[in-house]
Amino acid sequence: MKEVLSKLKHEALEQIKEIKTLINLEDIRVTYLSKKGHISLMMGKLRELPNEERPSFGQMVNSVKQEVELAIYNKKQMLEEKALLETLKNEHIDPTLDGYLYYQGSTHPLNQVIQDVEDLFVGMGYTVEEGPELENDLYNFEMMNLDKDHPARDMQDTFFIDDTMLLRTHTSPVQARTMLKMKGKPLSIICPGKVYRRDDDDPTHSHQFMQIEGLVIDTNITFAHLKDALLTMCQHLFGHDREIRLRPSYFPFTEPSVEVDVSYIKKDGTKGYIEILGAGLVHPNVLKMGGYDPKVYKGYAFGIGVERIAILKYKIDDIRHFYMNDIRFLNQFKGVDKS
Ligand code: FA5
Repeated sequence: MKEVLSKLKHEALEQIKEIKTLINLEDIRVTYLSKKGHISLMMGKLRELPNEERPSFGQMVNSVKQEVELAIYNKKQMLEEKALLETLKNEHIDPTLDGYLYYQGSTHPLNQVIQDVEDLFVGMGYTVEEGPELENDLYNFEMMNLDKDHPARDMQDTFFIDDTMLLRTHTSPVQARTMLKMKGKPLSIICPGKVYRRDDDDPTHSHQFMQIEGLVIDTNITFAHLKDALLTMCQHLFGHDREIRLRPSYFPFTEPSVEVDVSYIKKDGTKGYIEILGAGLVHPNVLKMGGYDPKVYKGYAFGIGVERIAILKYKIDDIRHFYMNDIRFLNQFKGVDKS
């Protein structure tokens, strides 16, 4: 029996020595060491031996097994290394070849403007609030002091979905929603988002555009606070040499109300002004409906058109460029992306 075992060992080691591929090596492992392999089956022969010979034969089978396993392991290492060296030899790397050009996108210019304005106001202690684009008449108009038959509803041509739901015409409904949420506590918020109006599309108007609303409510608010916030924002956006001009205007939700123009230098070198936003002190009725006592609290609010900022800032000649997804247009804003 011992001779048979030693013959098997010799045979296995010889075959391992001769083997040239990993697959053939695996075949040898199966032939000799698997459950029904020749060497493993030798253990079953123990029963045929007299008792006193069993331990030494058992040990011998185990040591043959280990020897063959080790030989297979070493051969495997050798064959794998050889295969690796062969692959490296055959794979020529040409470091002079051009690399792949991975196209990297960038933040849309309108989102860049929003992020810039958010950064500014968050730095001044405001929080950012959002609201739904499909809005209830209650928040879009009624709580903004425009009841059902208010003639000023005509100022914002509206996409109605049914009698109560509409695509919001401005970001002002977020004012109403936040006031109710804050339950009479002071607040400073800005609210960016998309708005919709049945305006005819032209170089400066779109039926869908973006606004950023600002609202501050506290006990000691005056018109001077509003003017300071607007000047800070305009100079941050357009440069410290810019001035703002406030013109009396009308919004049902603010009293007094103003349109705000920002200065720019015309082609002929003279100074001109362009309207970019509406603003005012929050109307007492709006405060009351939002849960604030107008005798105690005052507020200021403003609503700015994001496209108008971007048009001025980047000298864009047509608002529709922002919506066309033309990569040649969008690529021009890569460098200016601060995000
Ligand atoms: C309003 O929407 C008011 N809710 C703003 C406001 C908020 C006033 C809080 C007072 C207090 P207005 O309709 O003027 O106001 O729009 C505000 C800005 O949105 C405009 O100054 C302009 O920059 C932009 N805008 C208005 N209509 C369009 C349009 N069709 N396309 C592009 N931008 C527009």
